[in-house]
Amino acid sequence: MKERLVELKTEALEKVAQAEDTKALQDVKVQYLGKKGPITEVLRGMGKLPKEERPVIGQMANDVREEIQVAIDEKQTKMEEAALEKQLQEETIDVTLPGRPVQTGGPHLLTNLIEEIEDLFIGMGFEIAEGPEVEADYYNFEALNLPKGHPARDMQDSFYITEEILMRTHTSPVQARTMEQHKGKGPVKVICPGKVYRRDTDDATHSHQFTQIEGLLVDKHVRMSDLKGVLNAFAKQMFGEEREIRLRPSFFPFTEPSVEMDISCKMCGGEGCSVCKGTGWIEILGAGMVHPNVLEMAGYDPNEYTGFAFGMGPERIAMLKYGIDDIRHFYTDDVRFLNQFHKA
Ligand code: 2U9
Repeated sequence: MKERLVELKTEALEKVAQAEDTKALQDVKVQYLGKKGPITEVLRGMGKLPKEERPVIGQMANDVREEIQVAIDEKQTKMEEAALEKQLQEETIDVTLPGRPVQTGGPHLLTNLIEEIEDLFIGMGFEIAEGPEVEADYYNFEALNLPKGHPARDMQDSFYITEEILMRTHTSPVQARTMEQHKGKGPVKVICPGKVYRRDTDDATHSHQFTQIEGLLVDKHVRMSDLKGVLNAFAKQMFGEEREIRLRPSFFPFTEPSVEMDISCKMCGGEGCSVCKGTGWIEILGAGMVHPNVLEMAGYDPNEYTGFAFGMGPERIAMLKYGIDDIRHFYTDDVRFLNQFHKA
């Protein structure tokens, strides 16, 4: 019987050593320590043994059972530790590893530029005024000295929704509305940024939807020199103290006299190059003294009040500033293009 027990122990401990997982370990336990197991059998067979042998075999059988149990528990613990270690290994994150780059968006370069221009004029005491993109024909044209049938209307081919409603072709109606709200009293000093719409075929320099920033200052005794002063301050802050400006005579139905403002070309310092087409000057915006008809229609007495206005296209300024050759880049949402302008 002793040999049998030693044999059982060796066999069981071998099986314990080979057990790959808890299940296999449980099988060994049931097989050797279970009710129908050989150890139990030995113990049950104690009665058949000679009296003097029983305590020895009994003790030995219990020792073998104990040893097998201890071996099973140790193996179980080892397996659990190994499983935990493996899990820890698998779940260990190398915090030094760079995170997965999260594609972050950012303000559109036009948004940045428009805000930059807004800040310049806010710095000169202008307030921002906004208005509807779906506009009444009256505010978009008539209030701006463009009566029905006026030929200049065709210059701004429009998206009409009804006879009297259209997609605004410029932000000038916002200034007309603002003046009207002042009921002909007191100064008006606003800039009006926003999207405008023209029924144009998109190409490198035209887009059916683009943006404008216009400005208006109406008060008593406003003169052309005030306009020149404001435009000069704007140009130097926006394009550099070393830039010169020049005003050329021009025409707009809603201003008289009208001018266009050029700045000296940055590329050639005014000598003439491909960027300025050899002129040394780059056209930036249009402006003028508010036409008396426009003041009157907005409720201002043109004998008491005068004013100046200006208008620019942020896309044009961005194209000059960044050397962009196609206005459609602003609207085709190509991240390769847009990512170039993300402020870090
Ligand atoms: C009122 C009175 C006068 C706004 C003006 C311009 C000149 C001008 C162009 C700039 C780029 C249009 O998009 S663009 O091509 N605009 O040159 N705009 S004066 O004059 C006004 C506006 C409102 C009540």
